[in-house]
Amino acid sequence: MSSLAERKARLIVYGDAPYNAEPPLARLRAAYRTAADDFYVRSHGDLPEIDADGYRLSVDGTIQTALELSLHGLRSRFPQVTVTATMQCAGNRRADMRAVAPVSGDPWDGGAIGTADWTGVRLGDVLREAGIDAGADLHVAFESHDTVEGHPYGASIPLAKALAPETLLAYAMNGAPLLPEHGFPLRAVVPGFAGVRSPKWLKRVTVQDRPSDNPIQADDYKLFPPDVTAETADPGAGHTINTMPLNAVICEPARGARLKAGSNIVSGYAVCGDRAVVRVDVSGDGGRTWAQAALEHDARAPFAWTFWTIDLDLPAGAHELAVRAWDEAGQTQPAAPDDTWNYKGYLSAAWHRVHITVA
Ligand SMILES: Nc1nc2c(c(=O)[nH]1)N[C@H]1C(S)=C(S)[C@@H](COP(=O)(O)O)O[C@H]1N2
Ligand SMILES: [Mo]
Repeated sequence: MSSLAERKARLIVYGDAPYNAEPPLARLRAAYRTAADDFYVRSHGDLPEIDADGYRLSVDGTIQTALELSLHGLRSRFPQVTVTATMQCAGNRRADMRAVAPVSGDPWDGGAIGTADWTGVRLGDVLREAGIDAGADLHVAFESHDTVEGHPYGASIPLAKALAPETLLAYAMNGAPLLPEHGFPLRAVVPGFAGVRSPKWLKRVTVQDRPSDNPIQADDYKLFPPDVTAETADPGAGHTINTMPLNAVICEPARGARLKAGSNIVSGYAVCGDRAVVRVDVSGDGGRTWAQAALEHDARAPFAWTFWTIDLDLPAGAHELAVRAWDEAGQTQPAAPDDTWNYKGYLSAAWHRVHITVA
């Protein structure tokens, strides 16, 4: 395994402690399954170091039997499952919103996202073994080994999503044990939900009658209206971000690229939390006219992104490329980041625009 320092050197790093970094977009677009060392890292505290041999996951709360599971116990008691899913930060593409007005948080470009084969056990299988009442109106709270401003990291998901077949306790990413920065030895993977609901370095799973009261769940990752600011926000108010919206990004060419007149390949990704992407429109003239890109999607992976490609015939001059996706409900993306601006810079999903010059 490469060292953390070697992996950091591959990424665009926003901070070392906590460590936050994303890959350049062209490298992100190079493989449908993102290599673990090209996968963005979002952490709120220091990376914990966990000894796999002594590791235990506790499962407790509103269940019949509390469980203490070693990694070996998890592997031997429950069927192994692999799910191909996209993980995405709610702050992905925040840089576009920051261009409208100041926002808090790191200025992520379109790379706070990645897709992997996640292998582990179904959280639902573990909860059923513990004797869950599957019909109850409950929440599944996670607690992790890292510390954020004096508290352990924690978040929760509704029980129905915890029991959904795609929701995992994962120990491997693309066939290899999780890297330390991606949650070794065990993390939750909640496909379709914002990355914040997929805690890394899991310590404890608790079934309870309300969402987690951890500040990450109770105060952060809330969507606020545009008239709310950092000064006026009631942190407990706002809408809890779970399912991620439709989004699309141009990965190549890069901003500011100089291209030759004629045929040029434009490519990127499109993604929607839990609905299928059915169409991707690309414009070579800032959105006045559009053409349809070819889509490349793994049909066995409903929670994973779609790669798209189009060959555009570009005349000489300065151009604004733009992309917008459509989902199976016939919905598309807002044209400008102004339309959905919020002071936290979450869910930035306007048409992605790239200015280029053709000579
Ligand atoms: N324990 C813990 N889990 C965590 C986080 C964290 O800081 N600590 N960050 C969350 C957020 S906001 C995101 S977007 C994803 C990022 O996962 P990755 O770093 O493996 O890409 O992890 C989530 N799980
Ligand atoms: Mo995130």
